[in-house]
Amino acid sequence: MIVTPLCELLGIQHPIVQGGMAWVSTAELVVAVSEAGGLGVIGAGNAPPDFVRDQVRQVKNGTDRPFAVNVPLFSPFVEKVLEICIEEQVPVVATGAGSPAQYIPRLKEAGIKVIPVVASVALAKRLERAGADAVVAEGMESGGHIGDVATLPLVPQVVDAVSIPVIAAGGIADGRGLAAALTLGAAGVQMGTRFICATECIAHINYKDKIVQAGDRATETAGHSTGHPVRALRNPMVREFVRLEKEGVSEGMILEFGTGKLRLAVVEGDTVNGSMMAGQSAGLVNDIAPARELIQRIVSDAEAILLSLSDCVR
Ligand code: TUI
Repeated sequence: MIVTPLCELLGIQHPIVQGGMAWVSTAELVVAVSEAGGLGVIGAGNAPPDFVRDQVRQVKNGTDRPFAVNVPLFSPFVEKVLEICIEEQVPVVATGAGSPAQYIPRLKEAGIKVIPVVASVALAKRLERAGADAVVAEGMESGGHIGDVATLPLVPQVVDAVSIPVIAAGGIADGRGLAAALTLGAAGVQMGTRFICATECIAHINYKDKIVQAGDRATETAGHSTGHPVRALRNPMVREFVRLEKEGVSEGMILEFGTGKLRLAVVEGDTVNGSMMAGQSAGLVNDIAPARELIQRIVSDAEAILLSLSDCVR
């Protein structure tokens, strides 16, 4: 067992959080991860409030264990989705792509734990002051919308800056990553890409297969001109996106070009025109396996590494 303050804070067995990915992190995956002792996280994305409520109810029917809803702050439905989290007494709310400071008091009043995803020390400090219970420090190796600092330097700087538990994310997909994160002072890890290739994840098999086949240089970032860079597996869609940006096409057209592309990859399995968001850890993902098996493998590998490292110390 690896037990950290994050396990106590959230009432989970293993310090492993599943990334709340839009379209990907649905009730099926969330129930499997929470039942396996990690924290399953529903990805609200831009989904309408009724869809999110239905997902929450499905998770509650599938498990008595803690789970979370991740709300990206650019969702047009942020307020309504947070209201639903309160009504449904969701145990934990995670946020991404912005500062949730204004929403924290209301969520805390309702007894909900709040875990923002941050990509900088400054925001981590601000959100600790605003009442966050923990933060996910997410490096630019991650998939989807990213910041500009890598995980290895970001995590220890956030650990030094705040007293609440820090969850490391970005580039982590196995026991070595978990052991490394703990060594950096993190209280746990969040993994997205690894869990896309969980058996229970409803993402299209074409998308999963592309992650399994991916090597070290398989991902690329696009969207820097919009201020919202996104990391995804390299494919004709991403190449076209980068080409349009280089041509200096307007931000509006770039955003329009991106709209609906994630759904195309995840739901339709379109690996040519879809945006297969994935982190650099795709190169470490070599199979599709049940969430329970993934979690057990990662924890037991990390345990063995952490125990054996003391052999190096003289
Ligand atoms: O949010 C994410 N990753 C995401 S959200 C997403 S949905 C999407 N769909 C289509 C196109 C683009 C996105 C896909 N991936 N990760 C958490 C995260 N948050 N990464 C970086 C940040 C972040 C960045 C700036 C958090 C806060 C922030 O603060 C700015 C400020 O207000 O200080």
